[in-house]
Amino acid sequence: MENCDKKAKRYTVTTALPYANGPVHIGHLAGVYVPADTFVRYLRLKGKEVLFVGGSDEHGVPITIKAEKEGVTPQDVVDRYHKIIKDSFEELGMSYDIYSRTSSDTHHKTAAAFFKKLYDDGKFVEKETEQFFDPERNKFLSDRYIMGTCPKCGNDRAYGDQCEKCGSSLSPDELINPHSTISGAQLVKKPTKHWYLPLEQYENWLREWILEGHKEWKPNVYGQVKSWLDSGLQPRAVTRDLDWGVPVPLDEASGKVLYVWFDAPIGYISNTIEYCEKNGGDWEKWWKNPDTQLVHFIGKDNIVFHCIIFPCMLKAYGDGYILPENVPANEFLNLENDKISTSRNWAVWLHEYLTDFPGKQDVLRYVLTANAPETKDNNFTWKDFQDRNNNELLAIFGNFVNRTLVLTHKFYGGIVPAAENLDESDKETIAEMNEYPAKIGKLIEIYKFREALSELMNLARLGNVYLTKNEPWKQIKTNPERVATVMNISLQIVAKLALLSEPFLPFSAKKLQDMLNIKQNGWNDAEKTTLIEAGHTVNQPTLLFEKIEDAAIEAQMKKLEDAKKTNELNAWKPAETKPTVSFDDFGKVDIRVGTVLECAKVPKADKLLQFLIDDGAEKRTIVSGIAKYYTEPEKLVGKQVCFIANFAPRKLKGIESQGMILSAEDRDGRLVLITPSDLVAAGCSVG
Ligand code: B3M
Ligand code: ZN
Repeated sequence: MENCDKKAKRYTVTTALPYANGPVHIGHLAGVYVPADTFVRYLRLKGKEVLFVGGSDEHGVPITIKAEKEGVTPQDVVDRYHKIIKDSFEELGMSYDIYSRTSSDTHHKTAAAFFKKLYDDGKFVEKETEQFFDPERNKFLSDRYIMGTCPKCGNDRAYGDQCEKCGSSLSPDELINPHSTISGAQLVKKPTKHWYLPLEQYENWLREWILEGHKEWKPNVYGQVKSWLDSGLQPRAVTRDLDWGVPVPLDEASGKVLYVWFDAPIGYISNTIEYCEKNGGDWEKWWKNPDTQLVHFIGKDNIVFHCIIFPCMLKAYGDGYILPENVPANEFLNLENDKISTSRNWAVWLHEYLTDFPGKQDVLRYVLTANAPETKDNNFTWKDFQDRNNNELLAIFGNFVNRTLVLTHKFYGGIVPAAENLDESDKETIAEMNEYPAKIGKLIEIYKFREALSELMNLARLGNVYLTKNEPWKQIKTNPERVATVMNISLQIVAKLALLSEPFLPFSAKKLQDMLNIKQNGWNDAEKTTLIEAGHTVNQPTLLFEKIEDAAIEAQMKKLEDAKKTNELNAWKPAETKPTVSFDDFGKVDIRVGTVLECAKVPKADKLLQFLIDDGAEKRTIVSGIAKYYTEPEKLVGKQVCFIANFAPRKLKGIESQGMILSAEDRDGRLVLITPSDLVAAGCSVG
């Protein structure tokens, strides 16, 4: 039975090119990479020709800002993160045909030529406008190089493209008091020339192509496109005054580069060309053949670029370029009920996960699919991660597989028994299990990966119910013929799981196929009732999944708490200065240096230390609330401290304190004693 609505012969599947200014986190994975890889693996099993294209986005302001912050070159930044991202994708099992980068020669050539053809064909409009200029750095600034006060919420750290506090998208002109983020200088305006793609000319065409022609697109994608079109499109600049990027290939444009959102999607094409240069074949079949379908996997913040701007670029170019058949964008994933944020380090980083949970790639893939933000924002919690592993993967899937294989070895030495004399319930079970390939496939084809995965688990549940109902471990004594049939059918379900889980759990599927001693033979094969013949020998089972203990989860929660604390410290600002005091008023406070003669904890008081101080004239007792920060008070003996000598005496825990010892309060509330930088006479005054 052919269940593939996907009639196309060939698919070009792309994933958003992550900026190489940081590693990839679970939000990226759930939104883009895991569903794309699931889709591609499925298409391959359906016998389709697929090119799966990825790569790093290595241009744009996010890269140069990171480089400036760290005092290294942009090339250093992209080299470092491209490697981290590429390696971690590989380890996660992303089955890219090519994962390249936009700093490659091929890309620079392809992107420049793309621009040049549009320029020669008169597809751009040229405009000279006044842009912000940093007079200290002698440079035009845009986007994240400009900071000012958000006109919508008053945040004084809003960027020239976006306010991260209220989420508004902004243009530098809207900011109040715009200034340079690199020099801090007040900006001036200067004229500069740029090339614009007149998007408004494509409005009718876009309406027809998407709003009329692609009503099947996901509602979040369709809705966003509609609202962009309804509010009217504007010409969009495709060049920038920057020194990092693909140089604009025109003599009159020295010092200018292509806008990162112009060059990055061309990266999909460049990487295809690079793939074909290395592996042979004609790149145009992936981009210009009507038998090929183009599918872009992206996050919701990239919708306008993939549904409006890039298609307009392709349309303007002409020459037979195909347009995306679908753009299954996802919403966002939160982490422990808080927005994932790179700058706040509120994230689970893929490369760290792979180190912390070696061999557990499939668990992450499973949890991110089961929880995918397909229709609305969703939430990842470590507790849910643990529960889904322990209660679903292990207790349902792993348990069924393990029971079946252990019994097969126990009863038959690993040789698959024959099924005979099927009863009604056997026939029902067989009919039901045979529906899963089509059911799961159909859902993958319409990008409902969560539901598809839950159907896969239902197949494992079906196996568990069948086994439990037939109790082969009891019947083996009394009714061995019956047990042979039950075990045969159970093994067929295990084999189906081994085939159908491949797009979701590629590592486990491989392991399971090895245990069963079978080879994946395509998705449609899984519809057959008999996947393993009687007489076939299966291998000894090993555990597919293992329990995730509380300690592992607690360690991850601790990591997040530490990140939160660091953030709080980084957000710290010194207190406002108190109202002015006169010289005379200040002179009333008698601050002096004293030498510590004795120091000990005050019994039954957590916070207090009792000091005996030599103040030059006599010995005085002072009680101070710093015990928490000086846990070995005897070590303070001999140190010099500053204290207020004319502070009105007061009683603390029954001890009269004759003064106040001065300390500084750090960002985290820690108190640190103030001591003179050199030894001085006890009793000398401070002022
Ligand atoms: N690098 C933005 C992002 O990572 C951008 C995607 C480019 S896709 C051509 O969200
Ligand atoms: Zn704002």
